[in-house]
Amino acid sequence: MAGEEIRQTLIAHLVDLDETYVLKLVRRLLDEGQDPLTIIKDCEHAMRLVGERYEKREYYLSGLIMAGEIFREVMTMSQPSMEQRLMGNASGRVLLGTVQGDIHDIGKGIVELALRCYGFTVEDLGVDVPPQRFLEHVQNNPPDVIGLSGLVMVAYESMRETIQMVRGHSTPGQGAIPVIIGGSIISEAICRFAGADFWVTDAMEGVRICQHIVHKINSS
Ligand code: B12
Repeated sequence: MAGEEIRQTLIAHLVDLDETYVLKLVRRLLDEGQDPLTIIKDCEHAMRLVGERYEKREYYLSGLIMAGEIFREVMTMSQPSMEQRLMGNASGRVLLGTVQGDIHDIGKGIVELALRCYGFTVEDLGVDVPPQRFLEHVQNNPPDVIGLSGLVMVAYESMRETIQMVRGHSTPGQGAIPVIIGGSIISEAICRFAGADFWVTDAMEGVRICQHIVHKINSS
């Protein structure tokens, strides 16, 4: 099979929740030296299609769970090869978490891995994180960047509350810490609503923004 055909096959089999086929194909692609980021991007695309099937009631919740499990295994398989390829020496600190009311964490896991590969120190607060917990961590150990993840609609309000709380209680003398929000449903409008500084729907875009922020801090 040619490259494009293989990618479409991977996407189709993940959408069909064919775990055995997907994992065998990913193993083969990694062994052949394929870029793990391309594999992950194709799987992300497949996850969006799974979400659409769920919306159209072609899949139940179990379908989302199964897709999530397969993606997690793909991530575990791709991690060593990603760590080998992505090397950077940024020295910034990022506080990361999925906001209150949301338990999606696959995307957050990818962001964390990508940031670590580029040399960032990441403190991951997990999922369904209340604004107060973000604030405690910001006060105790201020990061250079705050990254909030959210995939469901309730996340918009939680992101807004979190940002308001963190901004309202900044330590005197400390400038506002830049906040990036991310997730497949995030848009410019949500960014404005939440009061965030940046928004992304892609982990690597998030890494680039963090690099830019840290570079600015180091050169000021
Ligand atoms: C897998 C999945 C689940 C799994 C999650 C498993 C897990 N451990 O994460 C389970 C089954 C648990 C689940 C539960 C639910 N889900 Co769900 N789920 C999905 C699905 C199919 C894929 C999500 C995913 O992992 N994508 C792959 C990752 C890699 O992509 P990503 O998250 O977007 O992340 C990338 C970028 O966005 C970015 N990024 C993400 N976060 C951040 C943060 C920062 C700082 C940065 C820089 C970047 C960044 O980087 C990542 C890599 O590039 C989506 C479909 C979709 N369109 O997203 C629905 C989806 C998100 N789920 C949905 C729903 C409705 C639910 C439930 C409410 C279902 C229910 N009735 O219970 C619950 C939610 C419970 C809750 N309170 O959170 C809806 C949300 C609709 C909405 N707008 O509110 C979606 C869109 C499906 C749909 N089309 O209806 N879900």
